[in-house]
Amino acid sequence: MIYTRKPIDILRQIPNVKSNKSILSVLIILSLSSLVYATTEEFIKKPRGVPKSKASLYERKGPNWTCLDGSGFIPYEAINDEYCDCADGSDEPGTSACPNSKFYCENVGHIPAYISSSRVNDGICDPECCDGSDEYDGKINCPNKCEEFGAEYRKRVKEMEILRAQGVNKKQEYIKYGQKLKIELQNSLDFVNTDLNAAKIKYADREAELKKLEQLEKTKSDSSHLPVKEYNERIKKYREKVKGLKDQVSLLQGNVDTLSRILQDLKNGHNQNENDITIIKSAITAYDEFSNDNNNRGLEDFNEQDEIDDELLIDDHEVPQVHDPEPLPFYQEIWETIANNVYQILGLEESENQDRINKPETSRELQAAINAKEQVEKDKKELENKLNDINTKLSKDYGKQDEFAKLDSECFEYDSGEYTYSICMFGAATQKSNKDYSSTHLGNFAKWSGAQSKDDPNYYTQQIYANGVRCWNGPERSVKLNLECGMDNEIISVVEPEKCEYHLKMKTPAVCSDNSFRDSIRHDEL
Ligand code: MAN
Repeated sequence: MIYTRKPIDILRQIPNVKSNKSILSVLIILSLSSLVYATTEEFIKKPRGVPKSKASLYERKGPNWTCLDGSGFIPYEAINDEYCDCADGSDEPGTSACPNSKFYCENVGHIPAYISSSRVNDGICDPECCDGSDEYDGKINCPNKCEEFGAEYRKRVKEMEILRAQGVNKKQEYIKYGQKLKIELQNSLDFVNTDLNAAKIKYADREAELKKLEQLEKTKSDSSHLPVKEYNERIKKYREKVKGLKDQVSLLQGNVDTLSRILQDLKNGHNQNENDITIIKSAITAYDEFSNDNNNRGLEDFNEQDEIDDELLIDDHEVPQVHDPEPLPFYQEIWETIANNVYQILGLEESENQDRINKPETSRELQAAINAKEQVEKDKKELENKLNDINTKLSKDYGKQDEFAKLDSECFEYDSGEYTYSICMFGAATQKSNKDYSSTHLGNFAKWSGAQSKDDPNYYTQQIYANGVRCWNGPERSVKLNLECGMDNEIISVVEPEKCEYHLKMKTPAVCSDNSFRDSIRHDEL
């Protein structure tokens, strides 16, 4: 290459040149230089550090050349003269003169690359420039390793291609799953909505029925409710009466005994062969005495018994009513006590009268209405929860083709030594200490953030989990989850570049695409 610093320095003065003499000398020099450059075709086509694709920008069209950003124009020879003229560094693509310039390594046999121009001729063989073109000043010899690197790269690409294809297949399964799920959710949304509307109507009916029944019972109860005390008194009275009846029975039994004895005496003392007037007289006297003593008391008492029955008879309308929050078991107990007492006293089998004294008919009806209303209310609540779940799922952004639906609520962990990080997809991110097992909330899923627009293929490659526990003297904890193509779902790294800001890298088939692996390899290489 030919670099002539002197004429360039003169040429830099072009805009300020005033005298004709100077102009003449400049023109002479320029025509000489153009002769020189015309012989170096390579330079004209492509200065050092410029890719072929940009060679046209450096085409010689006259004595001067305009910086690519338009910040100035310089003599054509000033390109790559190790002096930085242009603000954008475009005049020094092949030297380290401009700090903001990029040097292009062609890397034939491997992948071309740009390096910062500050690394040109710095005495280090940069692996990114495997052809060694960045070290051309002879201070160091960088052998061309592009063939070797290229072969290794191509081998890796091939392996990765196989994995990528598998990943893409798996992603297809995810897509199928997600789309099926969305259809199912949509369908069940319709069903659940229909069921819920029916349940609401049913609930309103049951509620109205119950209210009506309650009102009815209340009306009855208000007019006829017997206090418990009164029932107890009646029981007491009834017991006394029954006791009286038992006494009557013993009295009558005594009467029967006495009459039997009189007759027995008559029979025993009677002599069939004689006119035995003394025995008959004594029997008549004994009967008169018996008759005077008893004076038919037993019969009178039995008549009284009818009155007792009437008095103690409990009308249907006197049955205790259910109005208090838990009245039924209480009254039921009372009723059972009453029934048991009466049955015991009368010596009857409980079952014979169970239907009459058992739980009152109206209470059973009321309880049935309460149960029915509660059941419908339960069904309604379940349907409402179901509807909520469905709507929440339907509103989630599971990716362009619903490929992330499969991962919803799946949790993945990564042990970094001090902490175990976990992410439950579309849920929460957590940091758990491996020392004391204390857990810190790092945030909840907030949004996709791989790019500004959903149309950008990178949009679904990053998630943000936000609003975690606030850092002491700092921001709320948050997580950036970067996704890259992999056969399995796994977190592969966690870093905390800023306090309480966590960057997680995760592999997943959900982001595999036709070029995802090539991109990631290239990214690793560069
Ligand atoms: C805890 C962890 C760390 C974090 C500090 C900030 O120790 O959550 O990740 O950097 O708190 O105080």
